[in-house]
Amino acid sequence: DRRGHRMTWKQYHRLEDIHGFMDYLAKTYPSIISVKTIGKSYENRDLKILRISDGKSTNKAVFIDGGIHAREWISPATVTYFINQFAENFDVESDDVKNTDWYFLPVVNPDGYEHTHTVDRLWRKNRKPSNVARVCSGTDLNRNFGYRWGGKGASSNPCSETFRGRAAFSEPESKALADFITTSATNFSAYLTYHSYGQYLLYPWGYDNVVPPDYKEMDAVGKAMAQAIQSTGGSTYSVGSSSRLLYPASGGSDDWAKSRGIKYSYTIELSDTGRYGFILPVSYVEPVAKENLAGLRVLLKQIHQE
Ligand code: ING
Ligand code: ZN
Repeated sequence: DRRGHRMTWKQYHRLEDIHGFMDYLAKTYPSIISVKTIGKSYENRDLKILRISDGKSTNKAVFIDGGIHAREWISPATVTYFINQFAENFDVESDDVKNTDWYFLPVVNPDGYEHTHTVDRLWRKNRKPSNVARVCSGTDLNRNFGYRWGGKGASSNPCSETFRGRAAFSEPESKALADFITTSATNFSAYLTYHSYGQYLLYPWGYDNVVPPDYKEMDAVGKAMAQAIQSTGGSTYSVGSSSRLLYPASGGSDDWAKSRGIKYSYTIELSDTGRYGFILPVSYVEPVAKENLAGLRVLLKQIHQE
């Protein structure tokens, strides 16, 4: 349309609309926004990252992804809401926002995401066949990352919803994400990965019921984020390590990011707490995204104080 893209936060969008929105922003704001394809999915879809930065060498860097799990549609919707807010209002945004190099990968699992729009609304994994016989398809990308891969809460059975894959980073989507973070010269201060549902702010470790030496800082910042979310939109988020609050699960992206030295690494389980679950009505998108933007700003403030 006349805005040059079809993205809204009043419906859930297909991958084409999300990518079209990202390309539009890069074209419209070339001095601060660029889009890069960091790899291809199994079915050859682009893995597209959008960067927002005014290029100052003193900026801190933050990486945010969504859509690791196909059916968690509120996740790409929320991440694209953040992108829109910062891109369309960059000049009048806070110093914290302007002093950040932002990297957004809104749909880590594009094949799965499209599959949930066309075939099976409740698909979770990617779409790579697991073996020659192709009895069962898909790896759980959030069990495929290479820190403590193959431990608790990650199945070796290709037919399981939490199949870990045949090896760490056996999947093009998790490998591309990790390679991007590893090979970019950027030192990320935070890694945020948005999932649904349950309303949790989770920090490592996920692989077992133990916590990193600096977990108290992650816990304090998480609690401040939860407070901001609640006072903005009213939703209650629980804060804790994923293994303790949910269940042990190895091969998660947040564990891997933490193991790479990214201090503030969180998995955020967005709304709701189970009434609608994955099939969250679109009327929730704006309120959920808005309150989580308030949470993100709290984390950002912390990063810029350090
Ligand atoms: N939950 C996450 C999952 O992958 C999680 C929970 C978080 C596990 C962090 C491991 C690490 O199972 C959803 N809803 O995907
Ligand atoms: Zn998930």
